Amino acid sequence: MNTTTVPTTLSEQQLIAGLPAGFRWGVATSAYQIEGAIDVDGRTPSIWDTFCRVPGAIDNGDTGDIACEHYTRMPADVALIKDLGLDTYRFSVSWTRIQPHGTGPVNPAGLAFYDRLVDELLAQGIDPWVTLYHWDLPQELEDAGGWPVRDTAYRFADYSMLVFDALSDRVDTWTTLNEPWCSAMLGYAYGAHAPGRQEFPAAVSAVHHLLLGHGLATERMREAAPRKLDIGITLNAATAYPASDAEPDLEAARRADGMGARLYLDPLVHGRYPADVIDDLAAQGIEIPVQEGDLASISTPIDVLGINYYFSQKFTGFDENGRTTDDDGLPISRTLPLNKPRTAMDWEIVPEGFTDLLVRISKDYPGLPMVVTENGSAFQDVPDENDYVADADRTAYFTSHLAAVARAINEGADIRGYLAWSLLDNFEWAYGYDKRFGIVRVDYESQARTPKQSALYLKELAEQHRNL
Ligand code: IFM
Repeated sequence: MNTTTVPTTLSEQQLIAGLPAGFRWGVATSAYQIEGAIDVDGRTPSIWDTFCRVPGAIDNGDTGDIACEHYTRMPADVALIKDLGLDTYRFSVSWTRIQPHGTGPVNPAGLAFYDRLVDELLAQGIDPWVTLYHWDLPQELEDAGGWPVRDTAYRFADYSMLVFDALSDRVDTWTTLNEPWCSAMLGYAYGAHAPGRQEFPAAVSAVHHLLLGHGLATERMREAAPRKLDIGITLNAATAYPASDAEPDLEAARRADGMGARLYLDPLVHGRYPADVIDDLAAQGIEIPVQEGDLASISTPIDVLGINYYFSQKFTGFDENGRTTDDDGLPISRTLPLNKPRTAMDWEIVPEGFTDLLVRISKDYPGLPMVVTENGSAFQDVPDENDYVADADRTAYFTSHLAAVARAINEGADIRGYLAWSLLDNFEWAYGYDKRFGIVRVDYESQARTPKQSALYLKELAEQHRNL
């Protein structure tokens, strides 16, 4: 008997082809990772310039001193985005170009670079998306205590307004902070990022002051907005899977989700810190330094939530010996492999974790439009004699993760666009230049740019989608 097989699941390509009309296609970068020109036009050191000078802090002793020379090559880089047919470019502004001392009046020479960049993008028909803070705190503000100090939040709001006043006549979309988890935890708890401190209580204070800075800046930008603008924040988040249904595993996943996602999303959306995280911190003698009015500022409504996604993890609450607490009586939290292929960052490739994350955010924090403001992967690229990289691995990563986004949309998540990380190979923070995330190869000797297979693939997808 002949039977007709009705396909019950869509292929990744079918899912991507079904992305909604008006979906944004773009690419993202950040100032310190690409600009170079660290001491021109009045720029002074940020915490990253300082951290790069700490022996052993960065692989190979790399620094952002030169990076991709984007500061001088900007028009050609914008032309590259145009050639790739992408409609949105998300970039960050270097605070110490705008305010060399972290406070005080604007530095016109530093601002002029971003003014030119915005004009260049608009001239090429590319939508500029400004991120105000991508980790490069003025060193002078760190010397005054950094993000663990409340005053830094007010300094951030002042700086934001200098940029906003200058560019909001032409820029429609604004992100206050990129990945505050990284600024707070990698910078102040684990010491892996600038400023390299390892003080967990200070990191918790940093979380609050970053969020307060976001809130204060958002309130002021909203009030000064010359027209309807989209203002938001970008979080890095992931799905925390429990290793089993055993209570300690469920608890370990809950704690990871609490510290990684809900500690940010709950105050931003619901105007309160999650009770279970407050309890976990209190058990360690740590209090979040909330003052009256802070949570109202922090929960000022946003127009867009940026989500940066790279991988998900599985958590267990047992150590190798089956114990559930350590010598200090604190609960064990460990990651276990999901047994997936990995990128050059040693991050497991978990696109289903992306779908689960997006669907879950849309359910727990409804009514919040999301854009994927970063997603991408580093692999060991092998260029041919023309410097072309046939990066099938990165291309496959984009395919599976775009399909994951489409699945989330099909399950009801409101996701408005996808910005690949990153336009160029660049300075990957503590990993230096070895880890390449670019869709465009950079030869750091010659500074030549060569689009990789993944760039041509995204170009094709954006083009097909536009023509639907
Ligand atoms: O390169 C970083 C970026 O600066 C922030 N999000 C993660 C990327 C890859 O690690």
